[in-house]
Amino acid sequence: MVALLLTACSKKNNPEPEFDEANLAPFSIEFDNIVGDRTLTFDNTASLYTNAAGEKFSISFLQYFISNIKVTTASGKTYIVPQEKSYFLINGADKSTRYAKVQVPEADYTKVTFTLGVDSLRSTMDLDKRTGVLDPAASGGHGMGGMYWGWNAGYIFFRFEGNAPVISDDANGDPTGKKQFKYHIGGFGGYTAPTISNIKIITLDLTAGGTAKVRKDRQSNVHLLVDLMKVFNGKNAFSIAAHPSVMFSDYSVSVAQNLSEMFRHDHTEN
Ligand SMILES: [Cu+2]
Repeated sequence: MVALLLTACSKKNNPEPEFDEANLAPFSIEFDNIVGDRTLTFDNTASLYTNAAGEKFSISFLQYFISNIKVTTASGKTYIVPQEKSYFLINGADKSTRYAKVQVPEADYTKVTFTLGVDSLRSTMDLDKRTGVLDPAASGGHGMGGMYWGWNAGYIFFRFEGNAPVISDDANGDPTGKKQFKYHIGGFGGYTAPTISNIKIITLDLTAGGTAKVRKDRQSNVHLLVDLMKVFNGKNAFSIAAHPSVMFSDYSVSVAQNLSEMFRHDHTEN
């Protein structure tokens, strides 16, 4: 009896072998941007997209940050990619940026987790800890290509712009009447003063679309579809005419909730 109990007990508590962190293998997550049932095309004025509110629009700009990648096995073991190797800026206009390439231990993974945006810890680090895609100078301030507001407001996590005929001429105070929409969504919670937080942590189950079998002799790639139509058509659906410009404001919290819905796993290449 006692022996049986002990055996059962030790078996239950017997931990899985640890990850072999000296033996890392290539792994990537692919962010394949789409718009509803169509591919992403820029300045598609000849063939506009239509959202659920029936508004036609074209897209002129798309960039977003992906960070803090984690992978989890079927038994629940999680490997966290070292943070400094886990920041990526996806630029919709440059297909070479669509992969977040990291190294993880050889294993079969059934879940991936990542942050849409830049975590608060990194957002408040000294500039010498914010290099590469996080360099505020390289990302050009808040101008064209810019993904950074400033110290207390931090990074723009998701920047999406385009044009829609439905926008009234003066909605953006644009005297040229360009009818432009701008969604600059960010906010890590603030440093010197508390602000909104729009950091979104996304976890995707891979079992239906294909487990990631990470091995040294191959490139396991988790292919996601990122549906930009969800910006408008997510659970907090809105019309472009009502909100043509959303930046650092309370309403951005509502839009950010839609962003969580953009990501879905399509398939895995092993
Ligand atoms: Cu694929």
